[in-house]
Amino acid sequence: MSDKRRKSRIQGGWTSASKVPTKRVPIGSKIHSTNPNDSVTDGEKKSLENGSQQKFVFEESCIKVGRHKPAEKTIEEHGIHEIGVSANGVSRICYFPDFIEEEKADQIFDRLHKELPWRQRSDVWPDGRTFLQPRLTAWYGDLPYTYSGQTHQPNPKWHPVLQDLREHLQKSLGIYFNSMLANLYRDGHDSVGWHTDKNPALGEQPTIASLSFGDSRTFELRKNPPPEENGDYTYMEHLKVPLIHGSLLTMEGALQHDWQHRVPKEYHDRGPRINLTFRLTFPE
Ligand SMILES: O=C(O)CCC(=O)C(=O)O
Repeated sequence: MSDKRRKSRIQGGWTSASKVPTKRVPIGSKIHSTNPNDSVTDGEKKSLENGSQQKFVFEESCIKVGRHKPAEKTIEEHGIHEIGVSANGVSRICYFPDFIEEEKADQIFDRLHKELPWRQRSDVWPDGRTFLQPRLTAWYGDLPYTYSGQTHQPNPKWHPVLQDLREHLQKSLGIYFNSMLANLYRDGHDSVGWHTDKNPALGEQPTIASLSFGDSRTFELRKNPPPEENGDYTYMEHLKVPLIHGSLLTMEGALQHDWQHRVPKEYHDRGPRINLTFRLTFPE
């Protein structure tokens, strides 16, 4: 068992009371006293009263003390959230739950759901095996876009609804976008796994603007661990943002260097959700 796993478990076992010394021994040792005059739990008292000679003995590792999993935080408030700073700079998300009013958002969802050229594409595991992505996608942009070994071919003829949204975003944020990746999560079983949008085609610190339509889904972020954690995220910060119908989320600054994100599968039924991520891509 790895040290980390051992640290997060309380170990012990049933032992014969006759083997247990009556003197209390310090934490970190294997045995606690069964002398009824010493403090014992209700369960322990019962087993002693019943004449049982068995007692549960805790072994607690000293090294466990002082290492806590940070509490998971949820961000629901409208506005700018600086979620971390490192040598790479500040990682920031901005969340605007009411970016598009409900009736308009309903119309956008219906048209995009029916009219975009949705396709299920494949992706590649790190070991080279391919699998079908658990969602449908569509790409718009003058340039091709490659990630996970798959290339979306240029698709410069923007759907009119997407063109309107692109202009609205550009005016609101003061940022130019020339491409957009759309995701359709058909139900709660569809998802996107942990990843970053760190891609040479997006430059060093891209601003990605993400619009959501349809059923709400949880967007999760987790901070990348330092090298000494060997890729283990157990003790790293985790954040959740519920992305609702008509909301805008931007990812900015060092976020793609220092954090990963995902939209996990849901345990409860979900209706379809469309996500549009507007980006500025450069020729690779
Ligand atoms: O569906 C979302 O909100 C996130 C999509 C995403 O992570 C991506 O397209 O890279």
